[in-house]
Amino acid sequence: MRKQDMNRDWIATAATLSAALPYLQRYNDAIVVIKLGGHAMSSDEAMENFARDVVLMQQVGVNPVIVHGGGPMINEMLEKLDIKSDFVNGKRVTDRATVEVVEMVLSGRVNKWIVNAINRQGGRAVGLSGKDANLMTCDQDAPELGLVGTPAEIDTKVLKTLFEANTIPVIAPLGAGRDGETLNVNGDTAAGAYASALNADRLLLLTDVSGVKDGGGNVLTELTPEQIADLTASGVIAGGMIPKTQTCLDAISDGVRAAVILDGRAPNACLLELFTEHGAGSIIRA
Ligand code: X2W
Repeated sequence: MRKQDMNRDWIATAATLSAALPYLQRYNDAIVVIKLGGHAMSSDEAMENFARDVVLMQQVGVNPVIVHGGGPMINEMLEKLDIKSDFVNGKRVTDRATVEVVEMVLSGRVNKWIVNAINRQGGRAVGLSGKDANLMTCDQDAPELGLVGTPAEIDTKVLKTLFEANTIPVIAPLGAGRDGETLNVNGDTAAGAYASALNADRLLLLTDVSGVKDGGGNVLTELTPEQIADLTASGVIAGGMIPKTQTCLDAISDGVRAAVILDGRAPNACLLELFTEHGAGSIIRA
């Protein structure tokens, strides 16, 4: 295989690596919180590609933190068990039976799927939820939502220890209530709270749309808080995009340098965003 036939592909690969140097330098030792939404986990192959990008990021000096969702997987299990489920303002109404399923699916199935995928790519990942090492203590959200939490205190100690040991934390969005009860937290909200507590350089929200779109359906590559307010008031930003843009706004006003909403199903979405001039999705800067 090793020949002197320097065909164009190899030359392009070397040029790509060379062009990435300023970005690699910029993100050396940076903290990047990545929210992997349930809709972005479309197959084992997509998971493998995601895991490979995360391992590469860590290899070049980034400290990645993965916070995941898994809404579609929770829905599937609730259906199998014949438990009805409703959402209010994008949050699942969660009773005791539901929170048991949420924890089983998120901390058991989805968390281990991601951890295993990263480890298989040569990384070292460890799975946690907000209940581990006092990572996330929550207050109860609106009483009508039941066992849903809103992040109140984050203890980042264990995450910093993991960074030092080159270990990638993979966190399920559950938290402990003040009395030790298990609370279900929206994945975007949890990711934003971890990013703020860590003063992250980037918060990446990986979903199944290519970014925030204008009225004509074109992706807005860069967005200001004022534009978000206008687009929300006019109904262009609607549905599930409202909590995502709100999470980004909260994060940047809380010490995160920039937040990006992007399509996690696109090949090498994270690398494109961090290490190229092109970027990906919609960025909101502090
Ligand atoms: C979410 C947690 C999972 C999640 C739920 O129960 O579905 C609440 O709604 P995605 O895949 O990111 O939507 N929790 C309170 O956020 O998953």
